[in-house]
Amino acid sequence: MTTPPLPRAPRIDAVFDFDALLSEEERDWQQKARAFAQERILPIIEDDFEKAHFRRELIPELGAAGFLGMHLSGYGCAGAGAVSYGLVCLELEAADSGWRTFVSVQGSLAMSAIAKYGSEEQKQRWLPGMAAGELVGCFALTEPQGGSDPAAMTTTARRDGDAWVLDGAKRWIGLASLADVAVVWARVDDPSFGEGGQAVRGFLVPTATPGFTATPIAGKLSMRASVQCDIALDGVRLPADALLPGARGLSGPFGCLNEARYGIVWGAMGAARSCLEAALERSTTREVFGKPIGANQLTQAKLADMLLEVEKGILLALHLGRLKERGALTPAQISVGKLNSVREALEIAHQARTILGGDGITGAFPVMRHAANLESVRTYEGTDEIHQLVLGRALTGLNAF
Ligand code: TGC
Repeated sequence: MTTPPLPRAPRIDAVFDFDALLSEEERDWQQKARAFAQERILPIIEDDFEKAHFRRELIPELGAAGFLGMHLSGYGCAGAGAVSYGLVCLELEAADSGWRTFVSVQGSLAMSAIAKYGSEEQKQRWLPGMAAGELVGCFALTEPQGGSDPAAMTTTARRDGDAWVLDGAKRWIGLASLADVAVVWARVDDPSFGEGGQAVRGFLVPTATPGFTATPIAGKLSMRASVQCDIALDGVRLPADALLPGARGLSGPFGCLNEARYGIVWGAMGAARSCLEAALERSTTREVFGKPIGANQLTQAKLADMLLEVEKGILLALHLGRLKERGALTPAQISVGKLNSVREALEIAHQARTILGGDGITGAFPVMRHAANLESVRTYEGTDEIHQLVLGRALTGLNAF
């Protein structure tokens, strides 16, 4: 059976036969995600962005579509390949970075942490409901004093009899005020690291636990259709089995960040493609100086440069996806992709805005919304500078952190 054509295939797909590089199953995932984005997100997103409204009712629909934890196997997850997951991220972020972020936080961060490091009981308790979109998870790593250096975290977990007691604060935690469970990373005394030694460990914190408070951060000019929170942990008392047994040290949370950063490599190219589509459409339908603006050489040069970076970015994402499927993808390679995709997507959004003229600053076009969202995407999951330094270290062998 051949896959039917994708709905409303943009002209830029026709310039470069990317579909030929995908399997039928991958095209099916892409088609499903594009249809979801076009039918369920695009009609409401400008309004939600303006009103800073997160449309919670879409979560079970994302679950029913199979997008939540789709790269995981078992426990109700789809067991899809890395390229399929990337294509879903691209199509969702072509609508809005907030919805790709939701899928990333739920699937790549919270569910991945449980799948990678959880006990069998923890997986059984949380993963099926999270895959179905009946339960929401969040991933609490970043702290108020700065997100780039998790090694400096001050949140602690201490033993008190059979219980764990967590104290501290987290910031910029997606979904925390909606979440049923928070994956909280905290510093724990660990004698295996010598006298006075400590290790970062992960805990599954049901958000109804006394002492856990999540407060949405107000005044955001980016990612307005999604929710990011401050979390306070004030003597949060947990049973012994709240500890994720399989993670000891920062390689635990970083292993999850690798998954989410990989999704961004694809997702940011979706936002870029959307900006290019808007600019392309406008360049053939708006006349200035008696001809379509796309008939001007300067406009065509901009469009051509945008196309180059979209196509190069998607091909890079595909290459990284194929490496990931072989189990060969390294953190440095992910840094190449995250740095390039977000940086180029932002530049494309800015160029598209110039083609749209004054109307480009309004919500009649998605471009300013994408540009504003991409400022968040540029900062979370490792800033440009962090990824430059990861690559600088890979090139020189010298640690500049
Ligand atoms: P260092 O302290 O030396 O290493 C710690 C341990 O971690 C290992 N490691 C990794 N493991 C797997 N994947 C990676 N990408 C890893 N990077 C480091 C490392 O091998 C070591 O293991 P071990 O066993 O020897 O202890 O740290 P480093 O020098 O390797 O890394 C420094 C640096 C700056 C690269 C790292 O700290 C970093 O990546 N910083 C950026 C952190 C970041 O991305 N923060 C933003 C998180 S975004 C977020 O939390 C919000 S989620 C979205 C939402 O909720 O909406």
